[in-house]
Amino acid sequence: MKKAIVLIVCVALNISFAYKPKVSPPSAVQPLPTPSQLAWQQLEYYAFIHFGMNTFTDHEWGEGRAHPDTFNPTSLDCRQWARVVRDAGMKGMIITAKHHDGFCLWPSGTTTYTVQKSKWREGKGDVLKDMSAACREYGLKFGVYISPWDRNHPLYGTPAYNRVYKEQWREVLTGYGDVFEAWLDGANDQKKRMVYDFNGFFQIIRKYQSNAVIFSDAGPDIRWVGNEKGTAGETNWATRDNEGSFPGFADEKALNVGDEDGPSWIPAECDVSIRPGWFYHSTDDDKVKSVAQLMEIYYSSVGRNANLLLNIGVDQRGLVNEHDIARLMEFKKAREEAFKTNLARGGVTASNVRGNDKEYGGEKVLDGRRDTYWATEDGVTKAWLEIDFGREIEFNRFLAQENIALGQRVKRFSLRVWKNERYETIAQQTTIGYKRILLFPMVRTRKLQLVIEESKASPMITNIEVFKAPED
Ligand code: FUL
Repeated sequence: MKKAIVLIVCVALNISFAYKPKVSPPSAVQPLPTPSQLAWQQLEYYAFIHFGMNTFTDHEWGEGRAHPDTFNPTSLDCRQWARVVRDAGMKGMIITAKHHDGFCLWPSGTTTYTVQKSKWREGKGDVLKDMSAACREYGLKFGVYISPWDRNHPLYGTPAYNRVYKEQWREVLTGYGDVFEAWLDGANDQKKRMVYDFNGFFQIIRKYQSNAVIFSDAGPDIRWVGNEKGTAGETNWATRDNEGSFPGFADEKALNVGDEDGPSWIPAECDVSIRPGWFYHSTDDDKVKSVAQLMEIYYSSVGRNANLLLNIGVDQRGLVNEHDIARLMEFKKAREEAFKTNLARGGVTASNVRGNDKEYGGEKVLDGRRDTYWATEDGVTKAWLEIDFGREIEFNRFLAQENIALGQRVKRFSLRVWKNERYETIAQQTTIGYKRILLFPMVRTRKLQLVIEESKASPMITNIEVFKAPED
């Protein structure tokens, strides 16, 4: 009997010892990304494909007067594009299904200015069909650009054109499987000013591809970064005050950095071409950007909380040109070398851990998982995290990521390294967001400290990596 009581007491005690109330995660900091925006951010790097009538007329902005027969790729092969894009480490491609000249790369019922009227494949070709199939085969996302500005369509400049343009979206969004991104610019004709029904366009896109993100100067899902150089602001908020913005009127400065207190989640995308122009011109074969330039672009886009949409102009054969292929692969190799070995290993200490709970401990930044993170108590918006490598290591790149699913938080942070028995600050920066990469001259140290100096709320850091990139 006595034994039984002791046992019961022990079990009860045991339970009470083992029981620890679950520490709740920090509450969200609004605004938040939608699941589609979150998935989009994780793509990081994908291709823009400029291809169309301009490829054959050697123009950047065609006037919409070239005969459809002018479009005549001799050996179009979208599987080659997909192979190149995949091998380059890109996650998808977005094609100019219609550029400003109005020529449609699919047999649209809205106009006579399409591939169907060309002698290419006797009018039976459909670039979007080939490309979407190639994307599926190679595990790539498929995206579409359709220019609202149309220099060929007879209805352009009248309200009826809005219906034409919506119908063009309907066609491409219903005929080719999943579309991950719908890309709109706000280009307008100087003389025939068109009053675009942007809200109507966005509604159509939502209706037919509810998971697609919509890109324009004004979002609603993804915003232009404000330049075509591939450079996001050093401060780059995914949050944006979008009030009064619409495509075609870009506040370039604001788009570049976002708005700290913006009520909408509209992260930035950096569109930039691997050559001087967007379309292929053989005269530019020797002007493909260097690996050093591309690396700089990578650090200024993906390294600053933005995605990189790198443009390739497909050539007149209908193939990605050898010059571009070579550079894309060299660029891939350079990234692989820079990020070959993550040296961030060792003991982690944090100045504050939420509920003193291991679930939010500093070690979480090193576990390689997206769904775990270091977090502090509510109200603790200044905190540090130390990684002791246990030996001296050398590095010149630092990478940090916030768990943006619950909002972008960090406003200011610095990086310190242990030198001569004290910490020395080697970088002072502002935002982190989905991903931030810092570059600095090689340091040799036994430990580092990430200091969060100001944050909207409890910081949530999901990942830290350090690398020794080759120095040039
Ligand atoms: C702009 C266009 O005018 C350029 O030709 C290019 O397509 C670029 C990506 O978007 O609005």
